[in-house]
Amino acid sequence: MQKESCVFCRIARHESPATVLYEDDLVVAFEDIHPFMPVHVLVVPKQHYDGLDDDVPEQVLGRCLRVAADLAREKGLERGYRLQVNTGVDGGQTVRHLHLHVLGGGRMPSPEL
Ligand code: D5M
Repeated sequence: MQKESCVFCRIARHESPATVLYEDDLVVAFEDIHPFMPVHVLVVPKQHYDGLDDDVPEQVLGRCLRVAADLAREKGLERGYRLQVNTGVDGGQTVRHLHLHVLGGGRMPSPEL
């Protein structure tokens, strides 16, 4: 199911503009509108899930990871990269549609403890 008002659902339906890098039956990947690393891509299931706490099929989760890793390679991130899934308020999630951040192109700061 998709949500009419959800910005990532709208991108998945090609109703909102985005720089789409990859798309298949399950996921869409596009450039983050507010990048905080030289490479900052979002990988998003086409179906709407609020976040990781939803009942997300393993096939969808696996596809997201596969696509994220493939895009990191395509972007030339052979020195490494970070995948990040912000979850819920304390996790800093601002868009309530599950998404993976693919971050790279420079040395990532250590995660704060
Ligand atoms: O991150 C949500 C991310 O989504 C944040 O880095 C900005 C990005 N964003 C928000 N709207 C758009 C559109 N329309 N296109 C591309 N990127 C977008 P979070 O993990 O929820 O904090």
